[in-house]
Amino acid sequence: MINQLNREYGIDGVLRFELGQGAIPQACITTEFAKAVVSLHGAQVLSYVPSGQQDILWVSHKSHFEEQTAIRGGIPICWPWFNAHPTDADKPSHGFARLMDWSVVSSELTDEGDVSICFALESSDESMRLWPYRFQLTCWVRVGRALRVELNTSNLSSDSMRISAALHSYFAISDPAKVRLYGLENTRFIDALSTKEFVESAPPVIDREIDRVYLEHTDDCLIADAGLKRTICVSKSNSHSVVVWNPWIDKSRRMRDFGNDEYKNMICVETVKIYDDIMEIEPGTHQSFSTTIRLV
Ligand code: TA6
Repeated sequence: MINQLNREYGIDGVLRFELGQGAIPQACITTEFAKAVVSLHGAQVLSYVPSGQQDILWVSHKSHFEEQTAIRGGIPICWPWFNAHPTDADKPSHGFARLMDWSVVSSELTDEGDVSICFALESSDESMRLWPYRFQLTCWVRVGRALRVELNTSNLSSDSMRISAALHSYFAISDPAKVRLYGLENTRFIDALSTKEFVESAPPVIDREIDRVYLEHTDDCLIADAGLKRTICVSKSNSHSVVVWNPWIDKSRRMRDFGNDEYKNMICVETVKIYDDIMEIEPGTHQSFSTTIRLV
């Protein structure tokens, strides 16, 4: 499989495929501006390292790398539902797209020196058992001075689809006490821990479990990290909501694929389509949203 992937989609000196952890195929990208790794399991970006920098993304040292199991970190694709299934608790949290093996459909070295890869997941007997719609999902990953991930849903069914989704990005940080999130001020948010609604009055401080859905938000979000002396900018298109999550101490201890102290080195700032921002896709049409990540 690896040899075939390299024959069909490899690009000398910039894109090659190899077996990663758990013998899962992954794309390894090297451009003059950045390096990146994308697993074919879930079409999940695992690493994005701009030249001269440490990895922008975070992956748990305790993550599983197994079939039908989510990789803990990078940019999981949560689709076709966010969080628990609305009516069936037996169905996987955050949907099934991140649990399945995707295919590669194209790769390109652009004129600007970026590498662009397109991954695809199509409905199957397995997916139909979980969600009775025919679809094609494509994920475009573009690596260069920025990392851009775009998820496109095509409705191949005869019925309209209602989809909640997320590009559930995990960012590497030095220390929660040295990080501030800017760009969320004066934004309405739902605190998932209390289900109460608030308006953000100041840049949120990460000093406890935080799980917030910021609504009607289209601005950039900045992760200013004084410890790493860098600011990560998270932009989005066709998404009007952001989720900010850090599990903190107790929840970290309850997750088997999350180190007890790893809450100190990550923050999720997720580009999402949930609540009043979900996707309604008519038969024969498609809809996409994207996140763009870069240092500023
Ligand atoms: O990102 C917010 C969230 O919904 C949290 O409530 C937490 O559950 C997190 O996603 C991780 O979910 P997971 O299913 O990947 O453990």
